[in-house]
Amino acid sequence: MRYLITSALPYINGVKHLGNLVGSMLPADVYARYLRGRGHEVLYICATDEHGTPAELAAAEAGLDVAEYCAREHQIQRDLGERFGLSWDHFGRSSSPQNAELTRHFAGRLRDHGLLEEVVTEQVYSLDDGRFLPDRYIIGTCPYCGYERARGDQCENCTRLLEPALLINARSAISGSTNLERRSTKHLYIRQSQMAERVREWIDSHDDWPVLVTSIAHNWLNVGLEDRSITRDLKWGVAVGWPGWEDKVFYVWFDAPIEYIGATNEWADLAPGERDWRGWWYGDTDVRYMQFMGKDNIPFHTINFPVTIIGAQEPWKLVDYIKGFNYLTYYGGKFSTSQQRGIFMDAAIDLLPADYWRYYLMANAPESDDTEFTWESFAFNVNKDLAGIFGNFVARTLKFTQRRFGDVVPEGGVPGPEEAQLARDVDEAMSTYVSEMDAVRFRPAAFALRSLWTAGNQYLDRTAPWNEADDQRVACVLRTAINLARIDAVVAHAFVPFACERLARDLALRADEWRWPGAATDELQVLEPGRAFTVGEALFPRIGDRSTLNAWVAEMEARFGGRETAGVAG
Ligand code: B3M
Ligand code: ZN
Repeated sequence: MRYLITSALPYINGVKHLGNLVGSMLPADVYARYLRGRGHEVLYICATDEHGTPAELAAAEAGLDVAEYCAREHQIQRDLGERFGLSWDHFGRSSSPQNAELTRHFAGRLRDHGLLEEVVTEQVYSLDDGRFLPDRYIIGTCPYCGYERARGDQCENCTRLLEPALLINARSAISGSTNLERRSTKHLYIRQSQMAERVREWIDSHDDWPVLVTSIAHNWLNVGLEDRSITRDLKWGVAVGWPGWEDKVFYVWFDAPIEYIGATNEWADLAPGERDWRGWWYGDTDVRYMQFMGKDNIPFHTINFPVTIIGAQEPWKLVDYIKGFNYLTYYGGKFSTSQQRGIFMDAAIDLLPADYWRYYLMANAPESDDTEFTWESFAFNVNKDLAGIFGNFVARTLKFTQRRFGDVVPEGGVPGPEEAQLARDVDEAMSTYVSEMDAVRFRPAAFALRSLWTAGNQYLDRTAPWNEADDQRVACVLRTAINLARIDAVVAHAFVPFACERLARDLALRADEWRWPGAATDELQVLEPGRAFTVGEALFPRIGDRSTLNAWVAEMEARFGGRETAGVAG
């Protein structure tokens, strides 16, 4: 069994906020690391989603050619992902030639199987912009609530779905021009209505998916699948390329999921002859394919993308497991780029190390409900769990050993009842952690991880080596504790990789010692007496201290917005 992991592709425009991160790329990375840690072969694929409205509007605002804009933004997102320890095997681009070719291939297969229909519709054309304006490119006053920046498809103020014709004083979102007229234009519609039962059958064959995912999929199926347009009158996108379709591109959500395959192809093209991308996606593979995404992307991944795959009538891999997330709110409100509310990946990584964000976000992941980010809960959580439990255990163990015996794993003493108790605690925490991670439940897994770290502190508190005169006994306790630090490093690596790699270096672990632990009684004796270690810097320096923490929280709320800016009472 091999594992293919993809996370929803971040739109190209702008640095992502922590809500985007925790809803897709971060859990996918933690999971990929966990599976690699268990010794599985894993391919973790992601990419920037570069077509459609967001890219064109953002490029125009940046005064850049859209291709140039996307290249720049892709690099920014790639660099930030690496600083957060997102261990993609490839971070691709949906504007790649590989994706264009695959997108046209799938469209051709859908056409050959009668699943595409040519439909002529009326569309708003802007004479001053010299182009058709998709609904989101048209703004005007909402006829229902009077909001003046309602868009042609939906009013973000009263959320009512709109038609461009309903807007009062409709104008182009690009140039502001009101010089608009309705023109007929033709588009390709995918006949989803014909696929509803086949898709439902496939969804119902997966009884292990989270309720969040299956309930959203059933809601969409129950209202009935409508045929929908998969082409747009845009310049930037995957060109349809068929005679008579020269000035049309595919709709961004048609080509974006295909980029999961496209990026795997890009990955293989980086090492010609060495990597078999089709082996992960086509034919009878030994691959378990898992997707990670926020709940707003669930319809596209349970309905629209499977329609493309199933409709192509070729043995392309369908997803085996979908992990969907609710939303991370910022003080109960939405993170907002435009209102600069909340913390985004660039500011976060400049403020504190990636491990702090990774641990906090996964230990508080919006799995069964929305969860709220606040600076107070963030500081409290990382200070208590990372600094106070994991970091403190390692520091006490190594510093006390250094003082008593020097920088070597001490010789002497034999494991007794206390070590047997510790082994039971470790085995229990490990088995809970594994079963929660195998069930793709991150919050309880983080809880089990914390209980593994706590077991070390409880062991030291019970044995109190600092009060023990018998060197043999102290040597045994500290040797056992140092061995537990190795287990912690291997197991916590998926959540807090940077600290665990530092700890592995401090313990001078050999490659064969960096493996998933078996029974604790054996694992607590791996690092033999006489081995050198280093007492490194604190794994997780605390945020502030008792007297300064509140000031720090207040400073963060002032800088990034606090409850008062979240637009929610209280
Ligand atoms: N670009 C992300 C979003 O909707 C969207 C995901 C595409 S996954 C193929 O925020
Ligand atoms: Zn409205």
